[in-house]
Amino acid sequence: MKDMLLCPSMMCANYDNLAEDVRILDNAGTDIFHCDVMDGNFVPNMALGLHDIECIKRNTKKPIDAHLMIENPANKVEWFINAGCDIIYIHPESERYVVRTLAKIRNAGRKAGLAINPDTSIETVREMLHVCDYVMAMTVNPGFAGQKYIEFVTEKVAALAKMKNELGFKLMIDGACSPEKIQELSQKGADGFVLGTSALFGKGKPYAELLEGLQGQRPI
Ligand code: S6P
Ligand code: MG
Repeated sequence: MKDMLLCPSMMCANYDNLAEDVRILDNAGTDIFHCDVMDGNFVPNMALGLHDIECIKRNTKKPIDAHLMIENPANKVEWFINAGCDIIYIHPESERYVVRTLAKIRNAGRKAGLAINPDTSIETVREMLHVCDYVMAMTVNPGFAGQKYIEFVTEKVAALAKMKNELGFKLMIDGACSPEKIQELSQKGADGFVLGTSALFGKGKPYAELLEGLQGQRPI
């Protein structure tokens, strides 16, 4: 039985042959392809565009998500709906009418996700949690792979885990998800993890071996 959702971060993938990397990840046991979209404004970096996402979509039947790290996503979510994204995360810090934009995603038949920065408290987003299918706690400041885990976010993860069943969302973690952190946070109630350089890419081992190893981990 699979007990956690494993979501490779496609900004860390092999862009010399993206289609092939998607197929290998798919066969290796990926649950959701995580696509980081960055606009150089909301975060100090640029990452995946629509062409990348369309390429990923063409090469897998698994769900794909778009993690929108862009200013004012309200008038851009259609692009990602049309590109075939199954889950669309927006940041409350980037959008004035968050609930309206989450509803727009749901009304298009997709899953609505809220990604919460390390310095955004649960109090700030409490009402929004009622209209989320996924809530993703950022355990690094968004913008880059390969950063250090921010320890104080663990408390927020535990608090969100206590709310998830009543409010009906899945709790995801993004940022520096190492095998050790995955074990610790799944024990606290996290349902899924974004996998970048800390657990999957650049390890010199086959993706299948690494993903199987993570699925086989038992809670501490
Ligand atoms: C960061 C982005 C993430 C990273 C991922 C990298 O802004 O949202 O999805 O790509 O966290 O993982 P790691 O293990 O290199 O920190
Ligand atoms: Mg991300």
